[in-house]
Amino acid sequence: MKVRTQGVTVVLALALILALALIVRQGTSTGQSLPRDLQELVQARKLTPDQVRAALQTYVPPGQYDEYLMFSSGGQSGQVLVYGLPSMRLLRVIGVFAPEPWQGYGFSKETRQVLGEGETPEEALTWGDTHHPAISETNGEYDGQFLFINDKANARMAVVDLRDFATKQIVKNPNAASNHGAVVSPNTEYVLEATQYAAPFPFGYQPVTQESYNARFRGLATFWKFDRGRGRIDPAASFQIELPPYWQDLADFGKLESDGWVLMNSFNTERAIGGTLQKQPPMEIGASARDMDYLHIINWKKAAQLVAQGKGRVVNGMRVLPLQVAIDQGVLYFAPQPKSPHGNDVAPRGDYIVTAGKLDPNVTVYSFKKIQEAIKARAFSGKDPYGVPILAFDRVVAAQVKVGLGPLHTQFDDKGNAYTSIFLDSAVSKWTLGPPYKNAAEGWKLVDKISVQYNIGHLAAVMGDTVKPGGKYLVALNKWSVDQYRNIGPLFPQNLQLIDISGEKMKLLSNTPVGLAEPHLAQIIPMDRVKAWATYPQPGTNPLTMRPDPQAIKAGQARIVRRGNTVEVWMTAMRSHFTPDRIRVKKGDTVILHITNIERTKDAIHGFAIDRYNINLSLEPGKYETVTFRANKVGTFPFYCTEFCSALHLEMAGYLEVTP
Ligand SMILES: [Cu+2]
Repeated sequence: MKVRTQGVTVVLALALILALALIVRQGTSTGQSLPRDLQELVQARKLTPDQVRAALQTYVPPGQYDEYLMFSSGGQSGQVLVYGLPSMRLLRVIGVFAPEPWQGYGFSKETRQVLGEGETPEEALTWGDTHHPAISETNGEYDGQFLFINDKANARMAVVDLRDFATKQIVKNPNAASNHGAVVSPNTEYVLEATQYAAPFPFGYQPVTQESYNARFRGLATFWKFDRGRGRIDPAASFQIELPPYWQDLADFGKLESDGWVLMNSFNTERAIGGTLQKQPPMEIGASARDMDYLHIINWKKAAQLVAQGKGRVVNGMRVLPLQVAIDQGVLYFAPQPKSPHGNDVAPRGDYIVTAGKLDPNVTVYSFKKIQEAIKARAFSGKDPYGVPILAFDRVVAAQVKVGLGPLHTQFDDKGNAYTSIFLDSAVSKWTLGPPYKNAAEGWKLVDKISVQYNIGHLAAVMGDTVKPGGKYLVALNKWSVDQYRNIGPLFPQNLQLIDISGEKMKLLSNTPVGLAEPHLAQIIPMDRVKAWATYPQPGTNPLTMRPDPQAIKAGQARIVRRGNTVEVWMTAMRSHFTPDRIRVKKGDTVILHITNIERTKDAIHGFAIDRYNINLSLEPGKYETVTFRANKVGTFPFYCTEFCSALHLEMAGYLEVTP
């Protein structure tokens, strides 16, 4: 208790110091001096004025809320991490591609269905590599309704409903073998997934020889159609565009003046296939041989029309627009793009596209207007080996800005500035956009640079890739933490760093270790844009349909019914008992539990776990879920509530009897 009081005192002290310092600086000193104990505290902790300021800026007192939510990919954990900003407190881990026991994700019938019920145990995927979260958008702004996240390892895309922060759907790309990124169109008509590594198309076995790679391997741009009313991706209404076997990875949808187009980067246009034992150059050397790769410029609205007119062919149930049709119909153009780019980011007005080559000291800025003019004038510098026209570089580039070694990804603020992560320099560079964001004399200039610890990959600013960036904060997602934390074994936490971007100079505010995975990318949205439920609004809501389930029950309706070898149980949970609390079945029976949490009070959450049966649910107020299992183990098994729900929480239990 004493320790906690001291902790609060430290922070209160810091707050007072700043408040008083402010009074003194504004010349309105009331004559008070800093309380002695606060001065001593600052000295004892050896805090600099900047550190005191940073602490005060990021401290959220008990009972108060953060201003922003950050959705971060959870890397190899397969999950999504939700943080509050500026405190950087972890508020939630959303189970997506891996079971998540606290939420009961992957245990109930409903969530097993999402994770992949029907797969045999050998097929079942128990992890994912989440990379790029994308919040749904309306008119190019985050609307806070849905979140999409890709699984790079297994070419899957997931849909999370932000009413209950739960995963509702996972779709598997039938033709891709890896992916990178999820991005949404300005009104979330489509979620775009680009393949990461080219693979045989149609997928199957093809030898890895240069001849076979060039002829039989392909990249794909997959446009998953999102049905907002149903809150689901509709695979039957989705389509793909066949692309050359380069390694496409990141894309951004055009917006406002570039609406209807997609800009996608690629690398390994060398088509390197490795072969270190055969004395061929290793993959990374082969894939970095050329000075230029290709920015893919895709007219997605036209592609959608062509597919609707039947110009696609169906491959593994997915409509695919063939590469030749995309070329002939003016759906696909290239522009040279320097040196193994990763990011491709469309400026807020949709007028510029910023790309960053990982081996280039510059960001290259393309003008969308110039791209359109060059297409119209057929200003091509050649064609790639597959016949895709390449726009002349000097006809489409608006500017190049020297920002540092290894630029990767760019975000924007509300004042016409851009922020680029610089991997090799371990830094964030701030630079100015040209007209109409800044006047000609001020535009395209590096104006600030801040070191980060260390090896930054992506970065995220408040609404930083929308038509209305919010400024204020930026988070650097750093791969290495090196000396920032005391090592606790050889697997080091990665490091999120919060940076204040409200002033001319960027200021480092805080470090947040991530001891879970490589968080790849994040998006930041004002907290009040997300209208999350505190309880399921209708009693007995099925989280899959988000409607009351016909099998949900009210108090007094609990019962056990046997039909042949199936025993069905309708159960209620409320503080502090399950009804029924005794269930007797025979070995070999199929048991179906329909459990309704009949509580209406927020926070009155119950869990439901059965010894030895690998069953573990989370039952939030108003939620209904189903569990189905074969009673193949004889014994008398306790079941209990896993949430500390009341003083008599331990008594919230019962017995499952499985008779021989
Ligand atoms: Cu990435």
